[in-house]
Amino acid sequence: MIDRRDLLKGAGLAAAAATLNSTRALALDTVTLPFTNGERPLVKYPQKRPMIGLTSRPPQLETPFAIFNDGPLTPNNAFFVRYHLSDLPYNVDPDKFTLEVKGKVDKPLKLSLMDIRKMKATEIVAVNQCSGNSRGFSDPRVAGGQLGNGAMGNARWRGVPLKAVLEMAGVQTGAKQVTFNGMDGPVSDKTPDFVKALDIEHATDGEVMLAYGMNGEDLPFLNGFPLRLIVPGYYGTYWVKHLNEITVIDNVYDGFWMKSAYRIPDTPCNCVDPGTAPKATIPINRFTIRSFITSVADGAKLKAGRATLRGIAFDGGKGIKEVSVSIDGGKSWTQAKLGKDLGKYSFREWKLPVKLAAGPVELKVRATSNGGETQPDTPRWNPAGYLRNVVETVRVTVA
Ligand SMILES: Nc1nc2c(c(=O)[nH]1)N[C@H]1C(S)=C(S)[C@@H](COP(=O)(O)O)O[C@H]1N2
Ligand SMILES: [Mo]
Repeated sequence: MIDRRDLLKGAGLAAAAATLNSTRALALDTVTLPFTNGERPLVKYPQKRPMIGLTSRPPQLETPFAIFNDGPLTPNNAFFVRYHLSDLPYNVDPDKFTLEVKGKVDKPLKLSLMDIRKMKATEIVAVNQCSGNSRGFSDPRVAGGQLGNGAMGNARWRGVPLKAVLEMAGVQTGAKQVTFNGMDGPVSDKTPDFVKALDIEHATDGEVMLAYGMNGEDLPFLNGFPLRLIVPGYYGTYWVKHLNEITVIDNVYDGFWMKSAYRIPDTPCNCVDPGTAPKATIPINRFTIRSFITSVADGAKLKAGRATLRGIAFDGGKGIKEVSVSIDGGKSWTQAKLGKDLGKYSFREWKLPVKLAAGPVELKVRATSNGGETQPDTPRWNPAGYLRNVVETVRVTVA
């Protein structure tokens, strides 16, 4: 149950994060992502272990990929960080924080963190993945943060269903969408505030959640302390952090971050011929299905003989049915053994014992969902580098 110590602990974490305001993150070393201009500093921020730094204003941090081999849940201190705007609410006081619920509701609300923590809690394990995850691999290359595969993570989120809060407020008939705004803001007036919207049916599906807990702890400041939206199966752009304003509206929200940004081609594959522009677009939505080998890095040198390959797979919410692995560049495939099922929105671990013969070897992994979706052999392309889910290849030398 809630107690004051929890909140004080939260305040302490926020205070730690406040040092971000004045202190530059310490650059420790560099890492090189496997594409042109892939050199990145390893940086240390409060509540985070050394992370791959993409930008410092605002902080954008990628998870070093090897961490995904440690288990199905991504530790809070290794969880990626993505922001658009640099004015972050470093001084948020969890005792004074309020979440406002307004617009087309019968009873507008102002809830304290304590009010929310007193409500019946729910938990869900779900992957958060940035739309731009893996964008650095786009060919031809595209504008935007050149990310490797570390702008994703899986956590056990704790909080309350958004549905319960909207029911308390009483959604009026004619409501179409719900908008979400966080406490961060632009440094210049020219940048539009970061506001996202979900259709009312989605917002009240009982799964979309207001979370204050992550893997048994308060949210780290950089992951949205004290409250964030969880939209299972949907790209991270909807997972609004430092969430303090929810508005029910009777039209389709047309703010910049819905109408102009985070759009995908309105074609069956949500892709276009490489280098071309789509005729029509729709807002980005559910994850494409993906899988990775986590136990072996590209370029590794392995010993001939027996080894166990391990990795993860996930999709937009159907759940993983099957993972197959090839150790001969895709000529033959063997089904891997799936790990514990933590729910249809979670990373699903897999492993497969193999016998490796000497020589250069191409390892590949391909997942299939309970909905029958699988991964393509050639990358789909779109101008923002979204939805990448090509069958990944890890090239190793066996001796
Ligand atoms: N308030 C706020 N919330 C936000 C953003 C932001 O810029 N401001 N970025 C979104 C995007 S694009 C992503 S991918 C996720 C990243 O969540 P994380 O930083 O906790 O990993 O936060 C989302 N929520
Ligand atoms: Mo994102």
